[in-house]
Amino acid sequence: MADPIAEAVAKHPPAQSVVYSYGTAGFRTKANVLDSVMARCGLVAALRSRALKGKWIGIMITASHNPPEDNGVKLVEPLGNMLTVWSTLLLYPCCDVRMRTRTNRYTQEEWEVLATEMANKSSPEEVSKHYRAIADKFHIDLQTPARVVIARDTRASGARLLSCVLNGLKGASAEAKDFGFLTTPQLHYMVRCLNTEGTADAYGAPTEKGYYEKLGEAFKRALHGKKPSGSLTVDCANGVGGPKLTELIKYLPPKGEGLEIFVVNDDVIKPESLNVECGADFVKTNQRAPPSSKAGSNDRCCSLDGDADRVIYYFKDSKNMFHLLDGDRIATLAASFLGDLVRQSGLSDSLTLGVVQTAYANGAATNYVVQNLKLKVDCTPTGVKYLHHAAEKMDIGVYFEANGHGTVIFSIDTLETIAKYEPRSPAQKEALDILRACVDLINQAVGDALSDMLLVEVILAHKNWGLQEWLSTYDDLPNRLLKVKVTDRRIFETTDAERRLVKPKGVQDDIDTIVKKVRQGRSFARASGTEDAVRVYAEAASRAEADDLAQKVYKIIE
Ligand code: 16G
Ligand code: ZN
Repeated sequence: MADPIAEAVAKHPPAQSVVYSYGTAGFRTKANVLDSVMARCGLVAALRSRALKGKWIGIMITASHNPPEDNGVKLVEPLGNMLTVWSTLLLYPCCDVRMRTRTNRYTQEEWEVLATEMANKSSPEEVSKHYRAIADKFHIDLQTPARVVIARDTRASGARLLSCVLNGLKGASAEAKDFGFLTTPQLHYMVRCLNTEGTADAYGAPTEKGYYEKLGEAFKRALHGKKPSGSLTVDCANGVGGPKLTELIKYLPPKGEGLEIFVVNDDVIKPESLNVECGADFVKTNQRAPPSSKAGSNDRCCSLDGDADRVIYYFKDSKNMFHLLDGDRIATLAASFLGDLVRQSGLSDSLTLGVVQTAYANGAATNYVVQNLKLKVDCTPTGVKYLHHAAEKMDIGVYFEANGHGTVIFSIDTLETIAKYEPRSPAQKEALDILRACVDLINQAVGDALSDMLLVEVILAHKNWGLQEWLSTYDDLPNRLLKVKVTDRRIFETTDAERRLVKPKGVQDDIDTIVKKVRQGRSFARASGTEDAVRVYAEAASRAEADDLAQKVYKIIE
């Protein structure tokens, strides 16, 4: 009898001697060795959907800020989050996101391991056997419908890899909905909309137009009559964010009444220019504007990455000095603004706000949140899924990685409190209206550069601030990030949210000894989740001390 699973994967044989691993952001490597992975991810997504009684699962084909010749794939859970530890929407056929249960046996690690195993099976027969073994192990009824929604960024390899995914889905008899080109956060948005359609928690219309309308309308409401000052130049990394931002602008208040946006580095016709000398990763890593930038002094600029899930702001001052406002800054800005709105609405007795960071957060940002904003800070390992998960435990969780990945999430109970609250004065009503608009403006599914950017613009407009005023809220500690090439990064094991090494033995003691001698010194070393390297971060009271500390820790690791 024909085996449609084996037949489907036989069309896409794996590359010789490549070992695949579902890492921090899914599978990601050179595009020319990904065909087999894509077809098999189709199978895993179909199983995951069936395990969740036919909920829509997302597949995003992207390699974010990686070079143009790379590509990758990640799976998106029903509420638009990543493969997660305790998904809120579990084994129930109804779409009520309120239904929480502890009966979910599927943990993130298990599904990541399943995906990794699937990707590394050598023959089509083994893949098919593994597919059935997973179904058996988790009591997945293979007759249950499976539904998968797919999108991709603008990489040249995307179309070919999409066809591999579609073959996998066909082999697994899954229904496929292909949205063509989308930003990663737009795909997350679609997944959440599709799974909540027609329920009390409907997230929005599952169309591109629905996304733009939701953001455009919320932006207008959140501005509440305020007008952003000046203009904003947006570097789109020559990625999918360019055309999508151009479309979004049509739904924003017209120039003159609203924000003037200049879209730059939006060339998606030449995919080889993706992320090259532009984009959020370039700007953050090199601490300078893209060489092509024509922005004048004090012009407000921001950069997205290749799939538009990261954003960072920057400007050059009148002395031509470059200043970066990264994810830490966006977190402090958003936390301070939302905290004020909660207080002004009269909700501070019922709602608390917290901030989630990683070890990379500048010590000055952490201090500012704790001492000035008087908010709780949680620290998690690197990777959006960890931050998102920690933020889910808060009433209002503001989470950002320094590199610009992040968003704000409101718990289900918080959403209800905000929706039902009766303001007791016109001032409370005004704050509440703005808070409600922010809830709609912020992409709750995942960090979204376009949505985060509009939120920053709303806050700056309300505070009547430019980037200089935003920057002056606190001074960053000088810091340095280094990459150490190592033969085996797996020997570096960390604890305490990657802030301390437990292995190799003795290395952390050596780091501690030098850190102690440095004013405001802090340093850590962690194995990269995306490449064969160990990253060393150091900060200190002065530039020279930070550089010196980083060098010394580099030597210890080397
Ligand atoms: C991935 C993560 C990013 C993290 C980076 C760290 C997602 C969507 N992306 O790109 O959040 O900052 O890895 O890379 O989670 P590293 O482990 O190589 O330092
Ligand atoms: Zn990205």
